[in-house]
Amino acid sequence: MDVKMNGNLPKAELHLHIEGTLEPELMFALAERNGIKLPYKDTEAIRAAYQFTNLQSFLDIYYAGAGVLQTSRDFYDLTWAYLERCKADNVVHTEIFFDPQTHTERGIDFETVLEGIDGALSDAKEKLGITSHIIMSFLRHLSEESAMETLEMALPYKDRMIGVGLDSSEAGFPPEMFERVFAKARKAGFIPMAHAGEEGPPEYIHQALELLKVVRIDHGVRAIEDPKLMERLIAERMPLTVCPLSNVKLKVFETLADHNILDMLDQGACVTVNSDDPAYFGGYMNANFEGLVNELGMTETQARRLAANSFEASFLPEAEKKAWM
Ligand code: ES4
Ligand code: ZN
Repeated sequence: MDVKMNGNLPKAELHLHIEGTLEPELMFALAERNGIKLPYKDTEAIRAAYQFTNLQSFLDIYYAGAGVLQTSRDFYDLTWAYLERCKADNVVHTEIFFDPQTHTERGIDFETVLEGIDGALSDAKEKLGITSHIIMSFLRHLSEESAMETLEMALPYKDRMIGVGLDSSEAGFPPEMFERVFAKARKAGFIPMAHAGEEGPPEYIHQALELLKVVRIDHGVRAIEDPKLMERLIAERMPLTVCPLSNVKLKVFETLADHNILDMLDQGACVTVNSDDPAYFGGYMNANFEGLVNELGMTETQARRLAANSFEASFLPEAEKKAWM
């Protein structure tokens, strides 16, 4: 198929960590602006360090990189740079995660972070015509208590965020650890979602559905190991926000040619394409689509269905979803 056609398809991005859009050039610029010394000689050395063996090997580098983000202006610049990539890839709507604890743990105020991200998103609506939502995500390698404190901290800003997520190291940190936090978040009006079935077993997807009552699963690719679970996900049109390039970089699949996204799509699952942490994983939305065309033989029909799924699975009002599908 014509790859350029993909570039023209309107799409929604539903699984994107704003801290994961920090390109090495901006990392250096912010380090300089904030008087921080980076442990890298230049941007080439940073890129050379992005050789990951699993999720944890990535997270260590990703949390260290986020240390250059200090002021609202830093978060604004980071978010604006991502939104320009959205414009280039015809991502017309984006629902972005941020990890408050990554910043509050090192003394940056919740409000400083939210102000910067939200400011760029507001300007993008006006100047780029891109709509958006913000989702705050709890770090599952930290305690329930820390997540609860973060939720409390977020309550005064509740109207500026649509949902809560759960991310970071998966294996050994099952969703059940955060049942009470999610119950409280749902009661406050946050829409619940969670990373599950990236490195963790299908059981974690079960727990996310049953205990956290999520309406979307982030990743979810290991659901394919449990046929009964697959059946349920398909019957309920439960969205799985899949990140193909991320999965290859973090060795969830050896190559894109081994990825199961099109199998799940053809089985009737509501899978979507997303870039996750594009500055670290080698590409934004269209790079993911192009990889699927070139390495997995994705057809035009499949690409259109994935784009339509991205709107179906979004938190846009029904009328706006329909207008894009
Ligand atoms: C993440 Cl790829 C991935 N998985 C889990 N947590 C994350 N946080 C940022 N990227
Ligand atoms: Zn993710």
